[in-house]
Amino acid sequence: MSTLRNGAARVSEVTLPVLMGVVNVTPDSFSDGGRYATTESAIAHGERLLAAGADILDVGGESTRPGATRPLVEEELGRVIPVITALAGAGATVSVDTMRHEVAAAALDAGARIVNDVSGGLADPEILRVVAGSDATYVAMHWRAHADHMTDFATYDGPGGVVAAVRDELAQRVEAVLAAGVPAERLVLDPGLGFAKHGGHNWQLLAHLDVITALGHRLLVGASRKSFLGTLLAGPDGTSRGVDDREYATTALTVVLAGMGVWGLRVHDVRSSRDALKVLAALETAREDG
Ligand code: PMM
Repeated sequence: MSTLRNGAARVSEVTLPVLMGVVNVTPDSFSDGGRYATTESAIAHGERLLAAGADILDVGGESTRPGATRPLVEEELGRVIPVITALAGAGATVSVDTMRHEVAAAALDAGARIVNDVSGGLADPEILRVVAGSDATYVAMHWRAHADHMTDFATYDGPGGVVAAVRDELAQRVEAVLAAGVPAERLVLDPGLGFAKHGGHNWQLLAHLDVITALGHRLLVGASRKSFLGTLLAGPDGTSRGVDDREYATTALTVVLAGMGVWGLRVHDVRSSRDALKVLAALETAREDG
C-alpha cells in the first residue's frame, strides 16, 4: 500500500478515502456539542483523532444543527484560531469548517490547508476570493439556508427529486467557484447530508451518489452520527437512537462509501472508520497477491 499526494491510500486499483476527523469547538453541535468547547479540550481531542488515524482535522466554531443560531464572527474566530494554530503547528493537516471569509482567511494564516464551507459560497461569496488567493483546497457542500430555517427548504418536487436538485445546485456552485478563480483540482464537492434534507432525501442521495460523482470532482461525505441514522435505528416505540449510539451504522456507511470511490469521509469516531478501511486494504492486498 502506498500513500498518494492527497493523503488517500492506494491499494492496488482501489483508492481508499481520507478520513476527516471532526473537532467541533462549539457549545451546541448536535453530535458532540459542548464536549470540546474549550481550546485545551479541542486540541486534546484533535490529538486523539490523529492518533486514531485521522488524515485531516476539521475544526469548526459554528454549529449547523437544525435551529442553531449563528455565533458572532469574533466568537467564531476565538473558538477556532487557537485550536488551528496548535494543531497545524504540530504538523496536522487542518481544515476549517466555516462559511465566513474572515474566518477562512484567519484560519489559512494560522496554518489550515482546507476550507470546508457548508454553504458552498452562498452564505458569504467573498470566501471564494479568499480561497482563490491561497493554495487551499475548497470543499463546497450542498446548502440552501442557514440552520435556523433550513428545514423550510427541504422540498425537492422537481423532476429527478432530491438527487437531480442537488446535482444541479452543486453544478451552479462549481461554476461560481471556478469563476472566482479556484482551480478545479482544488475543489471537493459534498452532497450535504442532513442540510435542508429529510431522512429519505439522505438515503436517495447515498443510493445515487454516482450522479453527484458524475459532476467530475472529488467527493466528501458527512454521514457520521446524523439523525437519519438515529431514525433508521429507532427503538420499537419509535424513539430515535441516541447520537452516541449510531457508530456501527456510521462505520457501515464508511465501508459502503469507500467502495463507491469517495475521496473523503467526515467522521466523529475516527478509530472505527480507520479499522474498517484497514479491513478493506487487507482484502485488496490479499487479492493483489493472488
Ligand atoms: N456536517 C456537519 C458540519 N460540517 N461539513 C461537510 N463538508 N459535510 C458535512 O456533512 C458536514 C460538515 C454537521 O455535523 P456536526 O455537527 O457533527 O459537525
